[in-house]
Amino acid sequence: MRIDIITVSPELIKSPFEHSILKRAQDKGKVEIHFHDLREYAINKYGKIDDYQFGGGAGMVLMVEPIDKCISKLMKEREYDEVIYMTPDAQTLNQQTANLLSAKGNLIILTGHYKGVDQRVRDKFVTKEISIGDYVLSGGELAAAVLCDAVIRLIPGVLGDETSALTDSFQDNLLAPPVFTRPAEYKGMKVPEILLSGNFPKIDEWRHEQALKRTQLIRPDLLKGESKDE
Ligand code: 6GU
Repeated sequence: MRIDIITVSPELIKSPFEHSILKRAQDKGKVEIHFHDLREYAINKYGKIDDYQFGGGAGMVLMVEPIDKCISKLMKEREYDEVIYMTPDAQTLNQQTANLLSAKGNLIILTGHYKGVDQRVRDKFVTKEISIGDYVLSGGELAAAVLCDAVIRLIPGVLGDETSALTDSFQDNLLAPPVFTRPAEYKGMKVPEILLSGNFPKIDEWRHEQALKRTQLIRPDLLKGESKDE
């Protein structure tokens, strides 16, 4: 997979890709990340990339021309499966979307800032718009990092233990069951007996019950198949 991230703050978004799983995925050749500073596509020598909105109102809007130049250049070089725009006024990211995107080849991710981008960018170039939740961030960079993390860890071969992504919360629309490690007893707090039993069918059953219970309590909307995030 190749991901091209277009941003006005490359420095803000780079660091999550330099550590842990996201770094390992790149080292293993599973994903290539390229950052594009929108300012390099500015409309003048002063680096202008945004302007006041027509009709009045507070906040600057990213202009269509710099984004057009950057995306058009990339599209001349290769085909892209999706051009994703990170914005709070979009459908919310969920595990299903992450799964679908993890099977793609080339992605462009455009991150907004200020009041967002000129609508003509969204109409002409963007194929998918994604929010990461019902709250407002200062810019789309952190949201793009969240999206990339959720997607990249699902690419086959990225996680060492192939089964671990499958048992994540949400993979089956259930929250994950509780987990324990040594010691079996700490300050009088005991690990559930069943987990020490070696009876793996029973353990699976217990984990499923616990997952259901947790989901019922914390996210009953998931059980009804009508996630808040859809
Ligand atoms: Cl994608 N961008 C911004 N600026 N705020 C957000 C978001 C995205 N998702 C949730 N809040």
